[in-house]
Parts: sequence; structure tokens; C-alpha cells
Amino acid sequence: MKNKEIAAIFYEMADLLDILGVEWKPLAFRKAARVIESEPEDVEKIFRKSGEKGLKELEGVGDAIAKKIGEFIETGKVKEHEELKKQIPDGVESMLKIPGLGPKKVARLFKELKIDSLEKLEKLAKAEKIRKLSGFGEKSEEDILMGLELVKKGTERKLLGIILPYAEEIVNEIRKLPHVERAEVAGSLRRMRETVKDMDMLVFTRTPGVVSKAVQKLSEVEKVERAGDTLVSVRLKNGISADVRMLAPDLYGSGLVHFTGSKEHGIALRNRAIKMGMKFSEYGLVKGKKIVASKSEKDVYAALGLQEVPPEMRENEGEIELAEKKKLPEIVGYDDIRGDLHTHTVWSDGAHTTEQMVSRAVELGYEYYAITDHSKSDVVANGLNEKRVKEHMMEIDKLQKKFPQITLLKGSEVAILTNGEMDYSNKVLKELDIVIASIHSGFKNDEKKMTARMVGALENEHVTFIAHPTGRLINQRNPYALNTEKIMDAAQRTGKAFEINAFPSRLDFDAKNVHSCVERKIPLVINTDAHSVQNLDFMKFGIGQARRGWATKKDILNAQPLQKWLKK
Ligand code: DGT
Ligand code: CA
Ligand code: ZN
Repeated sequence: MKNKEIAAIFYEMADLLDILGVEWKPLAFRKAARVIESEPEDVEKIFRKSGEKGLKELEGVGDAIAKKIGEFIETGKVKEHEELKKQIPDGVESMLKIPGLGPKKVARLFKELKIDSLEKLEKLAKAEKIRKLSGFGEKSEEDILMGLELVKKGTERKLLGIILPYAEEIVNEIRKLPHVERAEVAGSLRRMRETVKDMDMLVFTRTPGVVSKAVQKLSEVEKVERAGDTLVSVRLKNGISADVRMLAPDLYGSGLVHFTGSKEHGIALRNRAIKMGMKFSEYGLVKGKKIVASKSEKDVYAALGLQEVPPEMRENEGEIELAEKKKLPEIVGYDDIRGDLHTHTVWSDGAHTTEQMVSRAVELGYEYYAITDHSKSDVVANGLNEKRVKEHMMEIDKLQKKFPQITLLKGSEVAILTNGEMDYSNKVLKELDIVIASIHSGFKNDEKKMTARMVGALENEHVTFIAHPTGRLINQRNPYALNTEKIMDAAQRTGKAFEINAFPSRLDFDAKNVHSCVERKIPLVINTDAHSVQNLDFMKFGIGQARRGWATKKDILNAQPLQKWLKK
């Protein structure tokens, strides 16, 4: 059904005509768009059956518009639409997304200030150039800047840690629908990319039509963008889009391989299939008319002469060559982590008591668990002075008696001060089982200084590892100016580890840096940096990045028994 697509074109034409200052026509296009998008009958069917005459029976559809609908159905395009787009840069059109900026204002910004992109709009608003136009004031400038933030947020890729749990919930709902045999998350979510554009889901069923309708009615669906028997595209209530594809159960393997991607990995597989005289798509690996493999991912890879590649490695970065030689690394598994080494409690800025956190760690089946509240200079985080460190240690000793099934480690997340010194003296550090070194201040130091601070911490004999080494916050803050080569050299020299922080907005080190550490044999630890009991469940996102960086169990200290690596 093309109704939605046609409506979208007419809406866009109305906007473009508005910007050009054309009168009346935009109104007519908008009216027709509204009628067409809510028309239950397939407009294409009406046209095929009774031509433009049939279309004109729809309200708001006259000669001119009926002609354009016909043109779109026949050619997939509307010529006038294409011509309008040529007259107005995309950036000008995108300004319409800013709340409060209508076509008239956008037209003036374009004509009078030559603003043709959101970047230029932001620049001139910040330079206080817009308030000089008549009809715009200081207030409109502020509104524009605020609106720009909103628009930017809407186009940003979303955090894996926020979207994956949501997607898993929806897939579980789908699994409960009648006629659904299996359902899975696919796309970048399944590959555990740190951010995702949208949600891709696959549903395996023998009656796609029935399932399609049920999916459209799920309570989380806000708007159905596209509905068919192979694909339902929806916008969910949290603002993210989801593509749900329906496939026959026998296509479980080929469907998953195709829609997990990445695109680059998929292209490489298809080329390989062609070289072997076959064709690959979601409908299977096919030779002539015979389906060679489609039921499981393993079957598909095997028929291509490959080991099964874990989803997190499917980026076409050398994994196919390794899979061909049967030399894929055995990457760390989601059940391999034996303890969390970076966690907080109410003693500093955590939400839960030490006992509540430890109870959850026991439930998670950990062998060991480190409590690492902030050090004294982190005043905003209610860091502990030396006296409170001692008191907290006594509490941990008591809890250890209460929870003999887990080894509790006394730790601290110790600030690396701007002068390069650690926030506690060596005498205090020596008492701790785990010393995490973190940068929480002086983010604007230059590269030389920042690198020196980090290297200094690595050279301190009591430090166990560096937390969130680059300091980046996804979509919010860039990494500090830091020479990662140099700090990796220092870690190699001192035998120290780096953290893969699993907190959704951090994921730091990222997969690329993880891979460098793996190549250099620098040990890693994966931790949640939990500030609440719920946060302890973030572990899998960190493991996902470790897997994306090809880390094996032996690259990860906390995937190994304590006595294998803890020197104290
Ligand atoms: P995203 O959405 O940007 O976070 O990343 P993906 O990988 O989920 O990309 P998406 O949603 O465009 O497509 C989902 C999967 O479908 C993708 O991983 C592989 C497959 N796919 C999509 N477009 C193409 C294509 O043009 N060629 C191939 N081979 N596969 C594609
Ligand atoms: Ca996707
Ligand atoms: Zn922390």
C-alpha cells in the first residue's frame, strides 16, 4: 500500500511551496495528503482499477492531484516534487523541524541571511545575527537555539543500554502472539553496537498477514508507518522506530544472517556465495533452484565454508578471513564474568547500601565483588576521607561474615588529581584490595598533561586499573585530550589493566581501543560502575564491547579466578 508514501510527498511539497511563498497550493496538497493517509483503501488499487477518474472520487483530489498520484504509481516519482527539491536546499527544509519556525520565517532566514543548514542557523543565532531581522527578536534567537537542541537529540543515535532492554521486552511480547514460532532482535542491536539508529526485529511465522496485524496493535506502538505482510514499520512510544520483518520459520538462519548485518559483512558473504556459484539473501543460500542452507546461521556459514561468526564480530574487519581458516578467536562469553570490580554505595554517591549491593551481587552468582566508592576530593560525589574509608572497611568485614559465598574486595575509586598525584597517600592505598584510578577533574588539560596524569597513575604500584580511560560520554562529551598510544605503552610496561566501563553512556574503552589492548596483550576488566542495584545489570553491554573488540576470556581479568590475577 503506497498511501503513506504518497501523503508524505504531498506534505513535503506543501512545505516547499510554502517556503517559496506560493499561495493556496500548499493548502490543497495538505488536504489531499490528509485524506490519502487516512484512506483505508489502497490508492494504488483504486488507480489500477478505475484510473484518475476513480481517484477523483476521493475528497480533495482534483485533476492535478489525481495526475500526480498516477505519476507516482507509474514512475515512483512526482516530477514537480523533484523540481521543488532542486530549488530549495535540504538544510532549509530541515529548519522546518524546529518548533516555532514556520515556512515564512524559514524563507526569510534563507533569503535574507542565506542560512541553508542547521549548522549555519546555530552559528548565526549564537552570533546574535538573527535578532537583527525585523520580526525576529532576542527571544526568537533563544527559541531557535533550544529548538536546535531538540532536533539534534531526535537525530542522535540512541544508546544500546537504553534500547536493548526495551527491544527485548517487545520481542518477548511478540513471542507470545498466536502463530509466532520464533522472534529475535537483529541489526545493530544484536551486534551490540554502542549506539543504534533503530530497532530491527524478525518474526518467524507461517501466517505473516495475521502476525503483521497483531504487531501493529502492540501497546508500545504509537504510529504505524508502513504495514505489509513482510514488513511492519512502526514508531514506538519512546520515539524510536522499529522494523519488524515476517519470514517463514525455515528461513530462521538466513533471515538472521541477512538482517543482523552489518551491511558490509553481508556484502562480503554475498560476494563469497557468488564466487561459489550460489546466491545469498534472507531467503536462503541458493544454488540454481535448490536451497542449500537457510535453517540455522551455522548451516549458512558452514555452506559458505566458514565458521559461524558471532554477531558482535560481523563488521567485515577481517573476521571472514579468520572464519575461513577456522581461526576465529573464542571471544569472552556473556556468562564468563566472575565479579564486578567497580561499584558504588550510599557511602559516596550510590543509591543503595553496601548490603543491598552485595545481596544483588550474590544473586548474580558472582565469586567476588569490589566496593569502590569515591575518594575525598570528589566532593560532589560525597567522596570518603581516610577516616570514613576505615569505617567502610569495617562494615565490609562484617558483611563478609554474613555472605561467606562471595569474596568481598575493599576498594576505592581514587581520583587522579590535576597535579598528577593520587587522592590518597600510598599508606592508605596499600590497605585496599582494589585501587581504581580515575580522572574526574581538569577535563580541559592539554594532551601532554592529561597523558602524564594517566601515566603517573599507571606507575603507582598500588593502582589496579584505570576506569573509563577516555572519559567520553556518548552524545554528550568528547574523550579528553589523551595520547592513547602512550598510556597503552605505560600499561604494557607496568602490567596494569584498563577498564571497559559498561555504563550505557560510557562504554569506555570502546571496541576499537579494546581491540588495541587485545593485540598488545594489555589486560582488561569489565565493570558496571553501578550506582544502584539495577545498574549491576549493565554488565552485558560491557561484555558486548569486549566481544566487538575480539577479547577472549584470558584477556579479561575478571573472567578469571581471583587468585590468578590479584596480587595483594
Ligand atoms: P543502525 O540501524 O544504523 O544502527 O545499523 P543496522 O546495522 O541495524 O542497519 P539497518 O537498520 O539499516 O539494517 C539492518 C540490517 O539489514 C543490516 O545490519 C543489514 C541489513 N541491510 C540493510 N540494508 C542493507 C543493504 O543495503 N545491503 C545489505 N547487504 N544488507 C542490508
Ligand atoms: Ca538498525
Ligand atoms: Zn565510578
